[in-house]
Amino acid sequence: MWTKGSSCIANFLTDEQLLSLQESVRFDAEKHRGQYFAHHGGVEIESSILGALGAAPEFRALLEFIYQAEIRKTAYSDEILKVLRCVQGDSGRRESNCFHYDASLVTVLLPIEIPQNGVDSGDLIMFPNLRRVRSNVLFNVIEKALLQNPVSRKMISTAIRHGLLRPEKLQLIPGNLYLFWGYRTLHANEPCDPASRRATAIFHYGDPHAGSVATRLILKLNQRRARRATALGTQPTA
Ligand SMILES: O=C(O)CCC(=O)C(=O)O
Ligand SMILES: [Fe+2]
Repeated sequence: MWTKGSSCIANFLTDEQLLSLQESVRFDAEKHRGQYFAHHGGVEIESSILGALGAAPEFRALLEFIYQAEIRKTAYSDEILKVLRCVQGDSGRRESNCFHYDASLVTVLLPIEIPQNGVDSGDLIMFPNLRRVRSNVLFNVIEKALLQNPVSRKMISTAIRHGLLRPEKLQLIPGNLYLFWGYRTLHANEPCDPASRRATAIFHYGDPHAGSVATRLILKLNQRRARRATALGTQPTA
């Protein structure tokens, strides 16, 4: 994670585990009539093996260990935020390239369904370890505001298209588990074929600014935006 920017545990899920996740996503996707949806915690996640994984002591210890290896102190909260995100239909194309830094330091990505053929497979593009953990939460907020807006995102995508910026590309394989420093890494998913479905589970651990007033406010705003995006069938960004 320090040198390459990410780490992969291949074949993390068994075939049966992956199939059961794919089946429940398919069922859910049909309920959402082919439009984008996301679950931020909730029964859909907790009742699946994603809930069991989030509760597994070994998995929790791994995330804690990784967090402490970077920060050298325990996380403010040992909560793991679990998200299940499904990009499908027009929303996939419209909401791609939404570059952002995560609020949490450690991000775990578990791809469930990734389009395997064609150019638009929705891989993860990243500029690994672009920044350090900021000592001041306000600096973090300003930095995010400057980067995570439509104009900056358009500029970054254009620079990538013209070869001026060269991000790393993580070709996601369902069943593998990927780890990266979400807080330190500017990242987004590539466009995804509207006819395909791209489903990922994401585990966020360890917000370095947790507990501050600004952080609590941002969390509230993000949750409200996420709820609205799911209602409208569009993809929110961190
Ligand atoms: O779905 C993905 O591949 C990435 C999602 C992500 O970066 C996030 O939820 O913070
Ligand atoms: Fe992210």
